Amino acid sequence: MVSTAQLRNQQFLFISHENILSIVVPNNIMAQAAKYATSLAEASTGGEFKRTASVYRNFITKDGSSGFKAEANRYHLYISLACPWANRCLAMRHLKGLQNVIGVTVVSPVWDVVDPDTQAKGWVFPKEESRGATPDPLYGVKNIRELYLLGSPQHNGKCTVPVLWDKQKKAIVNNESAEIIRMFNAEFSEFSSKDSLDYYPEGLRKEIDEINHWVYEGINDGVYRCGFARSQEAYEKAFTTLFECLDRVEAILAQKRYLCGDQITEADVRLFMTIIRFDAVYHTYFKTNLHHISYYYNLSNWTNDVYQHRDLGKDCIDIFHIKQHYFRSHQVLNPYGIVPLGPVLPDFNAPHDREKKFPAKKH
Ligand SMILES: N[C@@H](CCC(=O)N[C@@H](CS)C(=O)NCC(=O)O)C(=O)O
Repeated sequence: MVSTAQLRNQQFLFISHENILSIVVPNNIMAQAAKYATSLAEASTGGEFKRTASVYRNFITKDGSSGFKAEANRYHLYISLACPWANRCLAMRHLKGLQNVIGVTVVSPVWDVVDPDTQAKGWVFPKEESRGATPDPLYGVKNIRELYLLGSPQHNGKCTVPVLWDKQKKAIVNNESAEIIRMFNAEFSEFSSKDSLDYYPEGLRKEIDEINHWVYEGINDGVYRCGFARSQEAYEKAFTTLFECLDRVEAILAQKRYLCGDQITEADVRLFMTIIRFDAVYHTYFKTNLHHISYYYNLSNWTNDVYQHRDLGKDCIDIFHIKQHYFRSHQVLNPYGIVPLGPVLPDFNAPHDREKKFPAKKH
């Protein structure tokens, strides 16, 4: 990989410092971000983005021993189509055929004021249906913060999506996507129309966990570590790790059709949600601009392969929500909220070579 020192030198060939305009971020925006809990304000003293852990971690189980029994129409999933973490949950709901079992509501892509005291912004519901986003069908709350407070009046942390909600207890079950997808995969067998498909199979668990670990650190969260960094050093560290991890993915996909072999697993679902946003948003907005995804031959073919799985692509990915959200929601990063028109994205429906390269084994 090109070193950061080489890249830094290259910049100086093109930039005349006199021509750089400094954008003054109004103090009140930074103050809001600090006062109101949001991932935008989560930084270490070295300027590194440090995501805090999700706090609602109950588990739905088949037998109900956890206090949350898997039942049809008891649970509701709140998501944003922009959010890669929430998008995982939507994908797993489709992959397991749980559309008639777990309801879903989509928030507006662009954050708006959710806390009148601080004027801080977060996820809101639209007043009327708009491009798949709808008002809250259960309680008519105006935003996700109100939903958190409805379930836990003492809640004073971040109000993130996804939220898996229990209509019976009127409370949040879980707000951690990594766990929600596991529950969808394994605990709703009785109601799943595609239960034989297992995205976390016993024999691959060790490998999936291992891949998830470095893909999360370097890529899923890695893009945020680039974009939300508050120091050059923190950004460069995250940037270097990100592209090392993409090289590592590329090498795996040269050997296997999917990350763990010839079947899609949750490791692919988790990686895919970051890769599909990469060129549209992260490359520009989070400054992850060493390469576009098309630079990676196997990774870009894999992206088309996964995208052409209806449950993951057509029924799941919405580039409009994705672009509108990122470029218009974080005033600190993009004060004027201009959404870039480009780039021209690859045609994710274009033919790929994955089947030819890895023909299905004959039994
Ligand atoms: N670890 C969580 C992360 C969820 C998360 O950070 N969601 C973002 C959207 S992409 C969010 O809702 N952020 C709101 C905020 O930070 O105020 C998960 O995987 O579910």
